[in-house]
Amino acid sequence: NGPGGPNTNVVIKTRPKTKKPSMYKVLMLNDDYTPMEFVVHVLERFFAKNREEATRIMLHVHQRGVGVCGVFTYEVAETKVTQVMDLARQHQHPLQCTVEKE
Ligand code: TYC
Repeated sequence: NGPGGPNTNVVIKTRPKTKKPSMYKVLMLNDDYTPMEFVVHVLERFFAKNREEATRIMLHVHQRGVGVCGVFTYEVAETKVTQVMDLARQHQHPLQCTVEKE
């Protein structure tokens, strides 16, 4: 019944089983041809921005070259990019959108 015998105290550490998912930024890129109004529409439709916030983001991208539309889990972020690129293609605008790990 000495050290290492039945009375040895053992502490088992457990981790919480849930982890936060990695988050991904959806980035909008500037170009010379996509109309400002189309970009504002995209931000309202797919990123649930009001007109004021959508205009602020669009102007930021226009002036700085790139801007964040939102932050999502991977699958949601990829879906947003696909939706934006599909609508832009339908309207023959060269608008580009990408995903970046946060
Ligand atoms: N630069 C475009 C223009 O002058 C507007 C624009 C803004 C385009 C943001 C793309 O992601 C963009 N018409």
